[in-house]
Amino acid sequence: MKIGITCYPTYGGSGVVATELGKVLALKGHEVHFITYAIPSRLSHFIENIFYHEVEMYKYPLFEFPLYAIALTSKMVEVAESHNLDILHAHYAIPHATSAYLAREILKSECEYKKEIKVITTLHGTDITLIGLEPSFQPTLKFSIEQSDGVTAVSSFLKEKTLSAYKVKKNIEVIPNFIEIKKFKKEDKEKSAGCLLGFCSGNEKILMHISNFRPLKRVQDVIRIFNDVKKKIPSKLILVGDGPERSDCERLCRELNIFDCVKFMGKQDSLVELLSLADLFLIPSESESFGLSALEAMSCSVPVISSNVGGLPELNIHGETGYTAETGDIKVMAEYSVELLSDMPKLESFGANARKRALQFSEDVVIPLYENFYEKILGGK
Ligand code: GMT
Repeated sequence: MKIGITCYPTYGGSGVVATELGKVLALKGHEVHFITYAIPSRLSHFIENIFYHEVEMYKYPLFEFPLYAIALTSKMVEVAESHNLDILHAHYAIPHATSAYLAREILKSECEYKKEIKVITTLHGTDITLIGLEPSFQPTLKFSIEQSDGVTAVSSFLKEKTLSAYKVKKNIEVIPNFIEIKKFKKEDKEKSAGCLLGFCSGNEKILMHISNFRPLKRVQDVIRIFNDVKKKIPSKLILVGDGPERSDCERLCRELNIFDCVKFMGKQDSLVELLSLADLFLIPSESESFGLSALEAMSCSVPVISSNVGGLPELNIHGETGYTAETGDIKVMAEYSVELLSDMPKLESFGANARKRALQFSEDVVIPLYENFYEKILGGK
């Protein structure tokens, strides 16, 4: 198949999922064309069958706001025509699904373009749960979803939310996030510890959180949970990533007098190395449609303490791979953390369960779901 993929290329789970999907599809022999405004960050090596097309923005003084959706549409039309694409796959609906719909209609109107290109939209999270609900986006988003030839959502929660909040009349297929289980596998701790020499001593437990530090990630809760845990268990906290809440989080650590026990790593590429150091992963988000970072941790055999919102309970099985609790319930999340960290056999068995659960989301399981879905939509079924 010849597939055009559009996503946000810089950071965020939807871009990671889209890029990793494209890479695996290319390795399986499909021709994949990324149509984005920058090279996706996970596309760092040459892979046969992958092509990149940059969406160029035309600047004109009259345009106070960049007209990205239009420029993207035109690039989609150009790439679809010159490479004879079968599918335009839009990851994160705003504005990608709208541009893909427009591109399909433009191609339909051009009589020399004989192929009927199909539009597939994958809903990832805040495109539905937050941004899409804004009155300035909602009608266009609903229309673009309904006009897609096929729609997937990354969890049952997100599917139900789309159907109920937007009254969308459309079948939505649930295809979850996936993980390269051979790569995301716990490394020998001594090897990976090198990067943090001097920060932790052998008897200390390591709690970890990875995110883009947006308010909905509730990183301040992570810090407060750690503050409670630290009073009972010798431990350190490692925070990976960067974003709008980071300065406030650093301020909170100083205020709680725990700044020396918390390492702010900023954005990092070596996630496996870091996750291999962790004893426990915290993700207390107030909204999370799947929780890719939790899956990455679980694949590295790290149990997860999460909130029970969105798709998180579909991934993190309470009492088996970790624990879930109400959003904002710092006390309970800290109690669960202490319970696990003070019971080595339990911690280890939860870690093994987490890895086992992650195997159910391996690329080998999930990528064929996308391929089958493409076939079904192309077949018009
Ligand atoms: O919705 C977002 O916040 C954006 C999106 C992204 O690009 O980071 O994240 C979502 O998509 C991921 C991949 O499908 C999911 O694993 C995340 O749970 C989801 N984020 C939220 O729902 C907050």
